[in-house]
Amino acid sequence: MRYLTAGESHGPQLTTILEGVPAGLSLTAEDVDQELLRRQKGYGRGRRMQIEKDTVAINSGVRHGRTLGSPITLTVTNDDFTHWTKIMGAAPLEDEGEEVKRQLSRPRPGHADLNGAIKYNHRDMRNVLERSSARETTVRVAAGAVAKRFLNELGISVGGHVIEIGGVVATDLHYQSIEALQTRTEASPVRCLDEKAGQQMMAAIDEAKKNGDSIGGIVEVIVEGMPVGVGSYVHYDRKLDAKLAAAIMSINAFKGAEIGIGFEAAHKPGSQVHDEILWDAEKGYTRRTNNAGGFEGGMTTGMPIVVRGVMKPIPTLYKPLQSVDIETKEPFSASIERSDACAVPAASVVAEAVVAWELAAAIVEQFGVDHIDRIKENVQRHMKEAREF
Ligand code: EPS
Repeated sequence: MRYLTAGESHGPQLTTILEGVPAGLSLTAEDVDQELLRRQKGYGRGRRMQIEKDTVAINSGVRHGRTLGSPITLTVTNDDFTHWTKIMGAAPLEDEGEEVKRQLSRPRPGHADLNGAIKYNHRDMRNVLERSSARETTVRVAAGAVAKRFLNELGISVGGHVIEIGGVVATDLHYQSIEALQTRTEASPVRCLDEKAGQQMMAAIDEAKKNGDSIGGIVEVIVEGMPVGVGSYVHYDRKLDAKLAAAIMSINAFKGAEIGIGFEAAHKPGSQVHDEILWDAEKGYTRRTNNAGGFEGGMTTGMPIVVRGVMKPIPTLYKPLQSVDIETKEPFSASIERSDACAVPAASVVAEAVVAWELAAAIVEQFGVDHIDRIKENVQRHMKEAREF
């Protein structure tokens, strides 16, 4: 399974084409829309999210509520495009100046603007920022919604939550089940399980906003029900944990990924890191702990998958940082019109989506036949064999 996305932030629409999704999977626009809505919420978003009401159009690959096995095309309209039709239109502009094009020559520190302009030889940095914008994550969430539907058919559930924002760390992270985690995070404006920390996170976001600043944080994705032995140790590019880390790192503004206890493993002896192996007749092999976050040797252990990602503060700041105008080469201090003070809650929904996609793709690769029912049979047989091994 693979997918591509297309679309500019203020262009007419965003598109994704999903290739290799098995046939026979139940899929409706509502399945996708509920995920799109989750991404739009979250304390700390800017005015853009009041303009957009993201809903999907399924333009190919689904008939009468079931996938066909053919490419699935999903599109989301940018409502804001109505304000940008000339600026972002595909037709050539005649005799109109930089004002009309909203041409940009002042790169924002921390953004793709300068490197992208040098690389693609764009004197107008709008040509870079329109595509490098995190608006693109809308259709990554749409792709993830399809992957979640697939995983759900196999009894695999995905949850995500925010564990840190702007230095406020959640400590009460206990949850009974993924469903309980989902219910509680859905009720939190910052998608945090720890209510007290959630309040402090919102205060930190208010403070950042007041100061014209932005703050980042850490999100965690948990997946329960993955069969053992998905991925492989035999080649670097078949290690599933590496694919998850790459998927997390590919989210806009993400600077790091961890699996299980991650970097904490550096400070502990092996006896406190490795998860002891247990066996019982009902479950088969399990682990006493899950420090490995569901992976050993690039393969799933059958324990919950735990992946974290760190998001840097959004680089578009009201508080000016120094930069250089590429036309005049003069220094300037940027001031901007519109930004999010914090997008970490939304990013946790994106993280769920990209993780779900990689896991679904790995299952299709390993157990793949072209219909969901046959994949289900293969996975169930494999899980039975693993229990009895
Ligand atoms: C973004 C800047 C803001 C965000 C945007 C990402 O958009 P605008 O420039 O229109 O104010 O709102 O995020 C989204 C539009 C979204 O859907 O998440 C950026 O520069 O990355």
